[in-house]
Amino acid sequence: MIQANVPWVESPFFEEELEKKNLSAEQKKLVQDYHNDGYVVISGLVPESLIDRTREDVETKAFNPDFEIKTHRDHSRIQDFWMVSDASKELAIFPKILDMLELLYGREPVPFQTLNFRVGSQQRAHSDTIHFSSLPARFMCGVWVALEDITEENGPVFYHPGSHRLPEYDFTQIKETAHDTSYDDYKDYEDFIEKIVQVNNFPKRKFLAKKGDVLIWSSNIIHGGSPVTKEGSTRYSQVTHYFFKDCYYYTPMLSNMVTKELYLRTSLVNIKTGEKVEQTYNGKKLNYISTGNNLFILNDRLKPVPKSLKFLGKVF
Ligand SMILES: O=C(O)CCC(=O)C(=O)O
Ligand SMILES: [Fe+2]
Repeated sequence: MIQANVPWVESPFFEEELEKKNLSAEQKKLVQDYHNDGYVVISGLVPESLIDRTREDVETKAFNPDFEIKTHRDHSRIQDFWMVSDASKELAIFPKILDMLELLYGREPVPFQTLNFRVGSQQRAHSDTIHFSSLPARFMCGVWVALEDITEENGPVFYHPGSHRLPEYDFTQIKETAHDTSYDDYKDYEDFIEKIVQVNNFPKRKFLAKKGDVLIWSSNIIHGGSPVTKEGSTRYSQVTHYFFKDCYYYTPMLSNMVTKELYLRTSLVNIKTGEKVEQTYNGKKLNYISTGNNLFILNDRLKPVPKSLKFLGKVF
């Protein structure tokens, strides 16, 4: 039987794959929804006590200037709070969430980053693939947990069902100067994605969640944060980003996607184990060479890498 080298839930042969699995009616509905829409919402998965403990930690520590924290934070969000908060870490590795992700992707999830929000991000539409991509593709997802009720007014996450089926856009499809882009060009990416949403006429949904509700979204679904319309309102939440085992992990935004010089995320830490994440291509370690700037060219066909090429870097 022909199989595709993508997560089974995003496979073009999804129906066939589904038939091979022995799933309950409830699991079947969940994976079908995820396949069709690119996201699912689940209530009652996480105990209220864990939600409340996480929220309390975020309120009393993450945004308390007296609480010293090494990880990056600004007025609206803090990155990798799991490193200093047991509750945040427990939520990121909550077994029922990990089980759900394993069901959807058929591989062990690797939680690698948390973001905790105090207020709405008001972030423009984007796909997470531009920041977090994998080889093979699409082995990444986001899990967003409401730590309080989310309303129309406090900047709910929005998303466009079906947009996960689009190509994974990077600058090669967007700009003639794709060989020479950086984060300074991010606005051009956002303008492009907004127009893509318009011309495809995707529906728009908002995650108007009850405290404790969980939203799982696939790497390529277009999403963002709605405007905050009630001044001063909070939007306590935690999002954890997951890769899946046995991939290479890279950031297209920092890569040269024309010459395929990939910016590999070589220092990822698995939140569950605290260990550095091993990178392989479906379990196989590939040769790659460094061009000196933390950029890597996957280069498995040349074995061993000729010395001269190591210095040429960009030539092939
Ligand atoms: O929470 C939000 O408003 C958006 C977060 C987001 O885009 C992400 O975590 O990938
Ligand atoms: Fe995102």
